[in-house]
Amino acid sequence: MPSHSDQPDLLAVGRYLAAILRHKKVPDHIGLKHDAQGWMSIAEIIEKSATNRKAPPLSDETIDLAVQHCDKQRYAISPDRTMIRAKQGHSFPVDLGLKTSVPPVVLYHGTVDRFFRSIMREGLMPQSRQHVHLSHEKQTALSVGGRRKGEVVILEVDVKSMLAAGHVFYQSENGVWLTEAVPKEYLGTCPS
Ligand code: HQG
Repeated sequence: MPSHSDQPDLLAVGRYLAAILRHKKVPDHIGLKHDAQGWMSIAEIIEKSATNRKAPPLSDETIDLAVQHCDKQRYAISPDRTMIRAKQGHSFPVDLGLKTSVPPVVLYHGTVDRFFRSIMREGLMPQSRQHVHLSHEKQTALSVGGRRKGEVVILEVDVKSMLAAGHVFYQSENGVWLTEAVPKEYLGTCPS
């Protein structure tokens, strides 16, 4: 019987996949490349990560398991099972082939008190990512904000008025609502 420590740490594998699939610093450093649609070769990830001190042990099987067990289903594997990409959250330009979609009339964004004044001054900005991330459930916004230091603030986005003004929304394959930015006039606070 394998001991507990022989089990792959799937959370560590997931965190590493997020780092290399959504951002460029680590991949550039170890010679990995995303294609224009954000896909990366699984064989190359395994090969080039083997010498990266910060990478957990990787195999086809552990990557597969981490993808299957990911709580938010963040990663997609290509039909021929040779490539992998993140479904959202990139910090570099990538063509995910997202189609515009019509969300519920209200969406939520979870943040923390220290960002509040700036958000109410400038609106919600994508910061280092490609899009502002929104959710249709307040609970999701609560947990996104809750991962940060500080008091959680839930913002309500008036989607109906944004659509009327010509703003567009996309939904990632794993259900996250995305938009370029949310001007301040469409934001309101909401009890958390
Ligand atoms: C804040 C998770 C000051 C914004 C979630 C947020 C999400 C501003 C931070 C995904 C601002 C950006 C993304 C402004 C926005 N002034 N602060 N004008 N506009 N901000 O990580 O939404 O679990 O890029 O409130 O589910 O926190 O990783 O965005 O606090 O989908 O799959 O700037 O992360 O997905 O932070 O989270 P992020 P986020 P995963």
